[in-house]
Parts: sequence; structure tokens; C-alpha cells
Amino acid sequence: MADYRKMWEDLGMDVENHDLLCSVLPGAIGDVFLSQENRPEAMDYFDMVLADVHGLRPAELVEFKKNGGKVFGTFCTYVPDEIIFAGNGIATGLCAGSQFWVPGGERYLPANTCPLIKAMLGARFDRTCPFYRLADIYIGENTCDGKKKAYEILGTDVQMHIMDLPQMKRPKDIEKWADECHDLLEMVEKETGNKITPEKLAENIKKINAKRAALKRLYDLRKNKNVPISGTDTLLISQIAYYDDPERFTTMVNKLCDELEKRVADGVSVFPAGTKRIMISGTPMAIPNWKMHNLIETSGAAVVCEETCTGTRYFENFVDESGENLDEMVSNIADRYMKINCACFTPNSGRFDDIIRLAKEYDVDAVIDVNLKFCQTYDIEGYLLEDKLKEAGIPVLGIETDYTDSDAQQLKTRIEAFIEVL
Ligand code: BJ8
Repeated sequence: MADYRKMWEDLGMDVENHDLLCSVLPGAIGDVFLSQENRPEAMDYFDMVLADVHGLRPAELVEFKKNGGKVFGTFCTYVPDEIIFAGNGIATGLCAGSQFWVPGGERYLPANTCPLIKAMLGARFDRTCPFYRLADIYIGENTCDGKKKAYEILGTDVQMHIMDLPQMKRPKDIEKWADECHDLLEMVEKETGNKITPEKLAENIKKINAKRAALKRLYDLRKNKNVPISGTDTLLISQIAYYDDPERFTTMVNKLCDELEKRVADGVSVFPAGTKRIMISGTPMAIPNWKMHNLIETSGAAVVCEETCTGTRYFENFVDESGENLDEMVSNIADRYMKINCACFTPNSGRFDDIIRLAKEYDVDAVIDVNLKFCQTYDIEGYLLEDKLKEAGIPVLGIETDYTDSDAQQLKTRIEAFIEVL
């Protein structure tokens, strides 16, 4: 691993505290990833990105900024990357999935706040994440109450741009979202000093669609009877999607898919025949949160699909590429993003339809609905979701958890018992 200490110091990070975070990573990578058998060779790239998660990409962003580039930090799948890249900016996900940051967040937030939000504030105020230091502007969004109020606290320390995401999907709401996307475009132009031309936007719509297509290709391969890649490895790829260079990421996912296609043709699976197929639904699993995948896949089942923002919600539906001017393109972008079904919306029956459709497409034996503790919207939506799944004859297990390991053994027992009776 290269020595990035100087870069971290220059970024104003608390390097000593950060060392503690880095010291647990190699062990976690070994336990969660390298212990798996018969991993695809092309996972090497993603393993390398993970091993140097606070070094490789941040060093690229530092270079980019030295040349006058602007980095935009994002927290939600609704924020359209196309617009940021079209202004020659770089978008990077800032979602935080480590318990390491939670106590820091609790200094600012009530203890009964979802761990993802607490970790966001901890990562910023503890100065232990280079991405949080590097992003010039954070783009927040009105989704759940916890996030939108936490953005006000972040705003005391960093420039924020908040997108007002409607919470219904009537035509007037979609129009309003297109308006918000226009405001984002203007803000990106102002901050970067670059004009977003129709050509630039069209080029970046294609670029991000290509990334979606690569992820769709990867997910489609998991629909096979012989599953060529574990859910744990796929989750890592989905997490890296939020911050890697989009073109390089697309190339590497496609390279992996070439290998997986060969595996499928040769009848190679990473799971023994007859392994139960599980779909996870629910809240996002930000890096390095691999807890549920690890528990499920070490309990004798395979995770073959994730209906989450670190899963299908990130890549399903493409932006229509036929827009001829900026207005049409922005409106096509708004249409695509408003097809994401997050529990912050009401009604949100589209999400039930998605989950039932995906359960069929991926031929799953059951759904495990995983929600982060204190996430009200997903937790409450779980009630109707369970009903719909039961109606469709799909077994479901609801789990509420956080980033700690304190419930791991108890969860494992529940998961094993659930899989046993499938
Ligand atoms: S589109 S899921 S990324 S809002 S888990 S912080 S909802 S209390 S992350 Fe999300 Fe966008 Fe929706 Fe996806 Fe709040 Fe719930 Fe925490 Fe959440």
C-alpha cells in the first residue's frame, strides 16, 4: 500500500485517529472477501480499490483539484451524476457505512438517529475520511427527516446545495424535480465556471447509462441457476460505483462480466447446487457495511439480488438519450430519477411491484428485508411489504440492525433458522 500520510495531513485529517480506522481494514477484507472460495479473477481490481480506499481515488481527486477541478459530494441515488460530470466536475458518494464514525455523529445527533446519518456527521466532524475533506460542495436532498436536518448541521462546516426532492410522483412533482435538476445544473456551472452545453450533457448521459448497463449486465448474470459471483462481492462493486471514475469502473465491470459469462457457459457457480437464493430489500449498505451479506452467505444461502440503493435502485432504468436540447435532456434525466422507488415517497406501491418482479426475475426462494435501526420510512413500509410478499407466496424475514456486531450472533441464528425451513 502506498504511503498517503502526507496527503491526509494536507487534507487536514486527524491522521492518528484515522490510523485506527485503517488498521482494521486488512482484517475485515480477509474475513469478508478473501475467505470466499473460487472468486472471479477480475475481482482483483475491486479488491485493490478497497484495500486503498482512502488513498487511490482521493489521490486522483487531489490531482484533479490542483488543476482547478471541483468535487461534489453526494448522499443519495436521486442526485443526477450526469449533470455534475457534464460541468467537468466529479461526483463522489459520501455515504458512510462504518460504526467507527457513529460515536462522532452522536455528539451532534440524537442517539435514536439512523447509523448512516450519524456516520455521515462523524466522518465529517472527526476528520477521518478523505472524501469528506476533498468534496468542495455537498449536495444534500430532502428525503428522510433525519438526513435533511443533519444537512443543516453539516452546513455549519461546509457549503451545501440542497435539492428539494418531491415525495409524490404526480406529473407536477416530476416537473418540479426537473426544475430542481435545472437549479443543480446552474449551481454546477457557477461553481466550476464551465458552461454545460447540450453536447456535454448528451455525452455524460451516455457515459452514466453505460455504467448502468454494465451493472445491469452483472446483475443479469446472477439470475443464472449457477451463480457466478457472490452477493458479497457484488455488494462491494455496487459500493465502489458511487465513487470510482465512471469510465474506468464501467470497463472493469464489463471485464468481470466477460469472465462471469464464461463461468456461466462452463456451469461454474460459487455456491453448491441447491443453495437457497435470497434477495435483500431495504436501506442502502454504504461501504464498509457488508454485515448482512456476510451473515447470510456464511449461513449457507446466496444473495442473488439487492433491491436497495446499493443494488437495483442505482442502475435500473436508463435516461432516454434522444433529448435534442438542454431542456429535453434535463427533463429526461428527471423522468429517469423519479422512477427510483424510495420509501421517502408516498404512495410507494411501485417499490412493492419492483420487489415482486425482481423476486421472480432472480428466482429467489425468499426476501430478507433489512432496515437500518431508526429508519422510520423503510421500517413502516415493511408492514405493507410483508403483506404483499405473503400474498405473492414469497417468504420474507424482516431484520432491523445497525453497524455494530453486537447482534451478529443472534441474527445468524435467525437467518439460519429461516433458511432451514425454505
Ligand atoms: S433514495 S434510500 S439513498 S434517501 S436509511 S438516511 S432513508 S433514515 S439512505 Fe436513501 Fe436516497 Fe432513499 Fe436511497 Fe434516512 Fe432511512 Fe437512514 Fe436512509
